[in-house]
Amino acid sequence: MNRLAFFAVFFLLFLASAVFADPGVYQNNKKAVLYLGSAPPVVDGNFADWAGLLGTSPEKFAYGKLRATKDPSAVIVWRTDNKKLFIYAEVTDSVANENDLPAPLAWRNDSLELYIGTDTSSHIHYVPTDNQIRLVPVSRDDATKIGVSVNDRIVDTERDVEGRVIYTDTGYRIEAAVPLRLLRIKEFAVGQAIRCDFQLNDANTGERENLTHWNSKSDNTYFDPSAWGDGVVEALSGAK
Ligand SMILES: [Ca+2]
Ligand SMILES: [Ca+2]
Repeated sequence: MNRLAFFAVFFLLFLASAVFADPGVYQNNKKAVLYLGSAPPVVDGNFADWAGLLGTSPEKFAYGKLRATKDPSAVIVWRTDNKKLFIYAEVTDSVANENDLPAPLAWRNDSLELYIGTDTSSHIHYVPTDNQIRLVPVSRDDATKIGVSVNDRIVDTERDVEGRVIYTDTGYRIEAAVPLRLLRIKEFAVGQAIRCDFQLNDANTGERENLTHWNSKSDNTYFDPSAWGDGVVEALSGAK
């Protein structure tokens, strides 16, 4: 490889790392966005299909505190093709564990949770279209190992649930796909209002030490949808 090619490759890798090390947040993190478009990403642990999309960051501590700037933190991006919900997360976690707990119990160690519902009326108990999705990093050696539960039911064994986890120098990245049928959501439309929250569970050793949400300041997102915040469905093509 000649010197020019070497620097070109180095520059492209630098650009890629810059994009994925710090994905942007939507509307100063005041509102969440779900992108809707017909082109699905490939769930393969290569995150290039998410370039340029904005996400949401769970920065409110229900308990715990930062170890260092942005540690722990996450930016979570999601999109749908009206068949599946696709999720990408960049997690900053200087003590990123392998979490082998069953997904319904995996909140006790490093993991992510996403909450989504299409019923925007005020309600304090889950209705059928309200969902808690947990994504669990399991193995540094095998990117295909991921724990996934929906409403505390293990679903990573379902053939159309897909996921990859890549551990990084600063934490871990996740790419996953969950069929809308498992969420009992039929479809989304551009401009639709949704309800949602995003949660980061962080452990160092032993039990969970930090719990952050995007909207809720309390440990109540898993039973009270009124604690969630507002999101909107945007056209994927208009987002890039
Ligand atoms: Ca991909
Ligand atoms: Ca951790």
